Amino acid sequence: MNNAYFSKIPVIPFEGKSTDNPLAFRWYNEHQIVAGKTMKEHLRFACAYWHSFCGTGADPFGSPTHMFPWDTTNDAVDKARQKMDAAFEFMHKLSLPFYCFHDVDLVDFTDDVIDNEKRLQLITDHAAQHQKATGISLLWGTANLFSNTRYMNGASTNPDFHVLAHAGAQVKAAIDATIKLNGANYVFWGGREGYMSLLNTNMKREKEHLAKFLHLAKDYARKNGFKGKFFIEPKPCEPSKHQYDYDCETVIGFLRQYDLLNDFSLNIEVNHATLAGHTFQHELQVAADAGLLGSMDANRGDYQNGWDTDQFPNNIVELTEAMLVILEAGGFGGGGINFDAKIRRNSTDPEDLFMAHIGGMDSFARALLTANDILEKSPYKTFRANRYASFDNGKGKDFESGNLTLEDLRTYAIEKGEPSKISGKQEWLENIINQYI
Ligand code: XUL
Ligand code: CO
Repeated sequence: MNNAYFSKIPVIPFEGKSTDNPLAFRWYNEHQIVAGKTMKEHLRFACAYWHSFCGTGADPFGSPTHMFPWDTTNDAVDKARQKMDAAFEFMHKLSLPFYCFHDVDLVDFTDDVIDNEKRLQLITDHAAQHQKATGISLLWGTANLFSNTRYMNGASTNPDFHVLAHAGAQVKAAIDATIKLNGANYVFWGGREGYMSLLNTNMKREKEHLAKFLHLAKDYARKNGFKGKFFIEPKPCEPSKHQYDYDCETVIGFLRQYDLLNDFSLNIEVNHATLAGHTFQHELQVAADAGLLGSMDANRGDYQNGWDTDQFPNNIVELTEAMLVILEAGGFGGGGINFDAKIRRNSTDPEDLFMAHIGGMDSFARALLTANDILEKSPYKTFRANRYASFDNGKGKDFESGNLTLEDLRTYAIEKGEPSKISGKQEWLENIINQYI
């Protein structure tokens, strides 16, 4: 394994919670069995290529602060190969089993469709070699249909068919790359699939175009042997003011309306849930209840502001609540935990990227252990089930089975008189989470 870019950093060991070594895992022991599966199998961690290997630390007020040691040539494909060598060295040292990319993360694009396809072919040849050598796999691929200026009015929802066709060409090549690298899934995040003002927008027509576009992509991938899932990643806003994939419930309605439920499920991101005014746990539960819990983009927002800060996850209570849903749902539907998170602008040491991932992986491992204990040892599940006991037999059961009329409800209400109060016991349940952390 090459050791050129992070030569001072070893393969990160598991040392347990008493270690003081900042470059060791305290909780994530990939071989540890939890509820019949290893931690590695439960969590399916992935590195997000765009944040970790393309994010420069630039912000609207200042130029890049992250200087990449692999950025030493002007040849786009050579530069991309060096970046990839660094990425695989990094992922290997962190025992990350998966990675995810946008097409343009892998190699810089020009405005020439055919040239971009060639570039992707060359860099995916290189990726295939690295995957073979390390055993690291592609969790999902996607096309960046939001950064290029041609997408300023949207990609598949652009009012100009010419732009939509370019989006199609890009998605075709990204699907080809994903299939070639044996990617488990393919993601659509509609960054600019929405609108800024209804004064210039035919929303109905745009949503129909989006659905048609997704069908074309799905049909093309299936025709070419892709067996994985397609994920939609909901987000309410930013960069668009209104996005068509606002939250899980909205996306599920869309998939149902346009007959996409068999092939598509959801990739749910922590801070996108926050921005939609939901808890992460809520979004996961909505997807799980619909049988559409596919994958997760892990990060966190900031309590003091309202944009997508993409910080590394470290909120154990939030993650424990998430793992409760995921464990009860039987795990991810083909996806995993992709760290869609970036180190801060002023985190400029090479080790910072390692520490960020170690923190995220440890937080999820700890949340997994805690959630599993809560499910196996605490009264949490029984309490919740018992809250609905009145529907398990008698008239409640008749109601659930569809055997009561509105008049029957009235008769029952008169017979039984005023119901007594039954506590929801929220504070006690919150204490249970604390008890098991
Ligand atoms: C943007 C975001 C994207 C998607 C992939 O908020 O989350 O990086 O995950 O396009
Ligand atoms: Co994301």
